[in-house]
Amino acid sequence: MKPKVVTIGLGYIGLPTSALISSKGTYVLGVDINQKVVDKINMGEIHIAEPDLDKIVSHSVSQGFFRASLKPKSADVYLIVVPTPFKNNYEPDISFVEDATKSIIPLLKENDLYIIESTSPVGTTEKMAKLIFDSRPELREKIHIAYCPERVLPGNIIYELVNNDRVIGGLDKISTEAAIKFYKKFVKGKLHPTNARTAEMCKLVENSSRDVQIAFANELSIICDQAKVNVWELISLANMHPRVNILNPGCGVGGHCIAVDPYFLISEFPNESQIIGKSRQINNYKSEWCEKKIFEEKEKFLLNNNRNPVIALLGLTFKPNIDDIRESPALKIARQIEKNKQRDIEILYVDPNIQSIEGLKLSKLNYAINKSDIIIFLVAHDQFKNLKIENSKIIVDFCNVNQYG
Ligand code: SAJ
Repeated sequence: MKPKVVTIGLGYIGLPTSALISSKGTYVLGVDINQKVVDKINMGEIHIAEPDLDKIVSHSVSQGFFRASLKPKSADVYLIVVPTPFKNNYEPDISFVEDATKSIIPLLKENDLYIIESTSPVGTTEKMAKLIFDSRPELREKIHIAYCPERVLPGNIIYELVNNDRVIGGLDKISTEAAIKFYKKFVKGKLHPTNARTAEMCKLVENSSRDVQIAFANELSIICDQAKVNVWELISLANMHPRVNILNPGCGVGGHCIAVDPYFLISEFPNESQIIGKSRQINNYKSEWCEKKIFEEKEKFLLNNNRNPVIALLGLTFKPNIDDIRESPALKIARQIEKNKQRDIEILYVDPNIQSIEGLKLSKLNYAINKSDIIIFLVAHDQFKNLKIENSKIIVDFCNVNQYG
């Protein structure tokens, strides 16, 4: 059977998207460069942790509506859902989008729809259109090209893929309309038409906006520490104002989106992205600041007790109640502390959501709580709430595990 849709990239977004479309009875061919991923999916299994996804994939594969392959085939719709990491100098790397596009150029025919979903710098869709038309000039104005970012939250992807509103920006009006018609088949949320550049920027701005707001909260937490004001109490009181909504400070900002996407704007508009650039710096600095605070607590303990403390660091993931450590500020802090610790000091690392982690020996929660003199909360996992901790222990809470809110 000839596929109707080809998705390039079977990761956190490409796989659920393929599964969802194929579950509606449309034949989808998913393409990935990783043979193991391809084999697993063709057995009806999945390689990522996401609730309900396994059932949908196994059903679609068994019904013959979803197959995976290393190579694309001719279809009517092509979805580019590959990663866009950044290079060492924080410049976005769109080579995966380019490679994916090149792989389907020979397959394109009149009336096909080509959509990029990967988070991309402004102008990427236009660049890819140029790439396509440079080698297939006869397709100019004969195919539809659009950009449509995803906005889903890992852990709730299937629900959000269906129910979130989406922004859809074509290179021309007919492309936008063609893309809207396509998404209507499986999205219940509203589909908002715009142009490709605005859609590209919208995704970057959504995550940058969150980064800026978190930076404000993180800056407040540092000011409050100096001012001897409890930042959590302060924020909960300020948020009682009907038009104020301050987010939560933490030990930094991690994950694969919010700590990354702002750089796509900063690198392209370095002089203009003042507040966005500063916010990235503040959020990165917050992790260093936490590390410094932990060191100060250790020194204080040594002075008062004439011995080094045992320190427990609680939480290593990039946010609470997940097992994802990508760009995790808590893990960055833990690794720095492990690297710089003196030989005669014992640090216990705890994360109940993680089995093992390279380069760090993990301890059980209860053991660490009993054994340590100083307990540092880096991530507010539910398992850390309402712990019974002896009064004699020193607690440093960077993430408001228990106090306010
Ligand atoms: N964080 C704080 N304080 C807060 C909220 C978050 O310090 O008040 C930290 C978290 O601990 C974490 C980081 O920010 O380290 C990011 O967490 P998050 O839950 O805000 O975001 P992600 O990365 O899990 O998912 C985001 C979502 N974007 C927004 O909420 C604007 C999701 O909708 C996007 O689809 C996703 O990024 C993405 O793919 O871009």
